[in-house]
Amino acid sequence: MAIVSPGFTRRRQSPDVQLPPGQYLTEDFPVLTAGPTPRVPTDRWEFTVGTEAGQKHTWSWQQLIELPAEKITTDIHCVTKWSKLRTRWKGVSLDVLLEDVETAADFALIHSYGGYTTNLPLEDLLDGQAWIAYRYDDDDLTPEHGGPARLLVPHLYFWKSAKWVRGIQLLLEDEPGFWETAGYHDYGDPWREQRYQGD
Ligand SMILES: Nc1nc2c(c(=O)[nH]1)N[C@H]1C(S)=C(S)[C@@H](COP(=O)(O)O)O[C@H]1N2
Ligand SMILES: [Mo]
Repeated sequence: MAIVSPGFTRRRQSPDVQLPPGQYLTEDFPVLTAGPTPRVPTDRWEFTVGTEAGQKHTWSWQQLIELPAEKITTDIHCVTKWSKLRTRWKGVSLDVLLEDVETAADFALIHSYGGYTTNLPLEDLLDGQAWIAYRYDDDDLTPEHGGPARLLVPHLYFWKSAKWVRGIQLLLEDEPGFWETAGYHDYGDPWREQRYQGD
């Protein structure tokens, strides 16, 4: 009879257990961009939250990086089926940025430099679930990966994590973004495999 400790067996199986259905592991960091990569110098960068009542809250780059930041280690899951485990980021929680924003909105439409958009419920941006990230692996976020700053909302498929983020539009009614209009799922929960409309 073979002597195999149960712990060893469990560890060997654990990579699969950590992955949402249909995903495979990747070690490198693929770049997925629809269109050209915008170059936004930080002295011209700004981030704006606009409410359904027409109020605007704007932060310059300097103001953003002076806000309290968090280090985040998290798994990310792309709808094209790669997952990357334990990615390391630094950024400002949306809880901080939305703290003084008065709104009755239930939905958010994220806008990027370059025109990309994506939508999600406002509650998915709150309670420690989303950040404006500007560091990756102890370096400035590169333009390919959304630098100077991107949205990071790792509990949804990675297309929701808008690169080159420029603002958040708060809305009373849900409004689909770029991929959602093209047939991808409105919400995009990787654990429920919500890849396309109707999933
Ligand atoms: N502005 C913008 N953000 C974007 C995209 C894009 O094309 N434009 N692609 C999305 C998709 S489909 C994925 S999987 C991730 C990829 O991020 P990465 O290139 O850093 O891996 O960015 C998301 N954010
Ligand atoms: Mo993606």
